[in-house]
Amino acid sequence: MARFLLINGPNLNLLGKREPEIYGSTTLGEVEASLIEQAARHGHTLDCFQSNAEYELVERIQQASEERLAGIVINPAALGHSSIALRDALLATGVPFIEIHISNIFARETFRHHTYLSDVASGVIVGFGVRGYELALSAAIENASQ
Ligand code: CA2
Repeated sequence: MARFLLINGPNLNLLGKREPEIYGSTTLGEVEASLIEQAARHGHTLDCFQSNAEYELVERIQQASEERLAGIVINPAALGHSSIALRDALLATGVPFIEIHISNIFARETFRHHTYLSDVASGVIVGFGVRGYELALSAAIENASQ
């Protein structure tokens, strides 16, 4: 049994409630429940955390160092494009992570084309809608068993 962590950044609590044309109509609660089930089917556990505050995300990631996690799946939302603090926190934990974006950030404004996490992530999944979370967890589980 391994333990995984799902982290979602600012405004993703609005998932399924606003801008469905970009982010779809599935709520964050539904995504989390489905991923918890997915982890359980493989005999693993998944903790979920969302915050609109950068410092809370950094603190949750720091806590991960003491939790013997097998992997982190993170949608940093807009902080991916701006936060060196999130990058530093993820690197400091030493836990492998997969970055996911619901929308295709490369088909959007140029300021979304770069993220501070991509080059240090185990992998990046973009543009598959909320299904990207499932793909990311699946990859994290597979990576952990290698
Ligand atoms: O596509 C993604 O997953 C993003 O990480 C979403 C971020 C955006 O800043 C990134 O460039 C790409 C925005 C999250 C906002 O989430 C909302 C969800 C539903 C309704 C309104 C906002």
